[in-house]
Amino acid sequence: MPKPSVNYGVYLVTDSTPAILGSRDLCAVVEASLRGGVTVLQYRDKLSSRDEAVATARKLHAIARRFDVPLLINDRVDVAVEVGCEGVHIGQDDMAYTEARTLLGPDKIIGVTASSTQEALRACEAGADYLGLGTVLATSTKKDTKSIIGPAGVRAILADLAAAGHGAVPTVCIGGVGTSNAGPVVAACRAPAKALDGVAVVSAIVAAPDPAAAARDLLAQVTVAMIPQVVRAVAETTPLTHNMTNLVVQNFAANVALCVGASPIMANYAEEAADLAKLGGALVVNMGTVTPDGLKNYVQALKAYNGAGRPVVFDPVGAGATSVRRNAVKTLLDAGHFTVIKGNEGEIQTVAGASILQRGVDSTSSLSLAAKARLVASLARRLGSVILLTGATDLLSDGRRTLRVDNGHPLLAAVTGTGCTLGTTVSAMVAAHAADPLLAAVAGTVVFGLAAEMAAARSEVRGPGTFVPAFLDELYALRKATGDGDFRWLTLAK
Ligand code: 3NM
Ligand code: MG
Repeated sequence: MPKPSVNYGVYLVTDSTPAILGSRDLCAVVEASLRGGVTVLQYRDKLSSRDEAVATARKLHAIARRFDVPLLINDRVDVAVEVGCEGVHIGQDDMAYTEARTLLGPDKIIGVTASSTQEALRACEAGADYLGLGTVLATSTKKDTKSIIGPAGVRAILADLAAAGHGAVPTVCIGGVGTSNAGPVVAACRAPAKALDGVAVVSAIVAAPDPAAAARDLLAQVTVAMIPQVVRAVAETTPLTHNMTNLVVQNFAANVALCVGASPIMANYAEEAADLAKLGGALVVNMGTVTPDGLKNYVQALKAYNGAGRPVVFDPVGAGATSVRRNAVKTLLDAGHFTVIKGNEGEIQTVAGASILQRGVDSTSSLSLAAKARLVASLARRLGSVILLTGATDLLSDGRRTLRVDNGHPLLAAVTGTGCTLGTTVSAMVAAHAADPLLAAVAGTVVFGLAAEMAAARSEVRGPGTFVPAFLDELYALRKATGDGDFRWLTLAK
């Protein structure tokens, strides 16, 4: 089995002591936190006997697997070996990395705690899969922490790692991080050449009255704090966004792509797709003006991008409107895999229907926010895609993590093609940050909505006509933004 790819965004480290866990059941707390969006789990238990630890680890492993989340064991490598979970986390005073690697084999994850550049570099050179950096802020959870290094200390280690060629090793910070500070801590730890991949927390979740809500809150904060990285990645890499799109939005979508820093090509002839897919970009399939010939081209291009392992964004425009479009959705879902599927409520409901069986759906029904959240999460799980359901509140899910975005402005709905250009924006972000399509889709959605809010607030904007150029200007300005303060209008909600 290859090493699982791990999302370190919200990393829960458990604690079974009465001071933190209280009288609650550890498994119930962990399960709730996984529902809330915890992305990686560490079982940390300094007190239980070996047999007890193995039994608890087995239970946690069964729960974590249901959520497709890896389980790592703190320190007790023998427990990890016996349970067969995904790996371990070792501190500087625990078993040496090389010994742990020998016991676990090449396919398990080994994370190492580091509180200095020297420790971090040594761990990376040994081959650590990720680093836990800290103690970042004072905490009463761990009594024997050696040094509080602060966000500045984390930032310095990240800069040194990047300079030493270890920029690709994932990192989290640990110690004193919670719902009151996770976003600002991630932002404050960011060095120009390397950012954190997430936060590790104990008490923020284990001692929380509502562990699921705490996990959701942390997930939203960490996601928001990472948006500038995605935006900058687009600006720095100028990814290709290959649009197979409708007649109405060709020019607008190309301009939006340029404003966010991508390189657009509007190419509907699929014979070109095999060459274009090799250029490291992403494809947008927008069936706004679908034709029989167009559909064949979409299928061929989808297969080319799937074959090249490059992302594809599907915009099933008007999916429920005609039987031709419903059939086109079915044909496309059968033909390949979409990284992101973006649509309004009726379109996403049609995709959901087509992905089970062909049946009529009422595209005018209006779902509650909770029902929309369930729809996007279940469809995301079924298709293995990120689902982006647009509306006054946008909902996004990769099946495990579900987030809402409340940015945007009513003037977006007064101009044709804005929904389509959101698909193009998301494609640019996914091309530049393919490792986490949900984060990329959130980044695209937030930046798009934010630019609309800022444009609408301009004194010269009096309606749809003056809105469009102002919107392009604001998208362009956001891409040039360098400070985290430039993203202070974010309203990504829990
Ligand atoms: N390791 P909380 S600090 C388990 O610095 C652990 O290596 C640390 O707990 C380190 O999130 C810590 O409740 C405890 O502050 C973190
Ligand atoms: Mg330890």
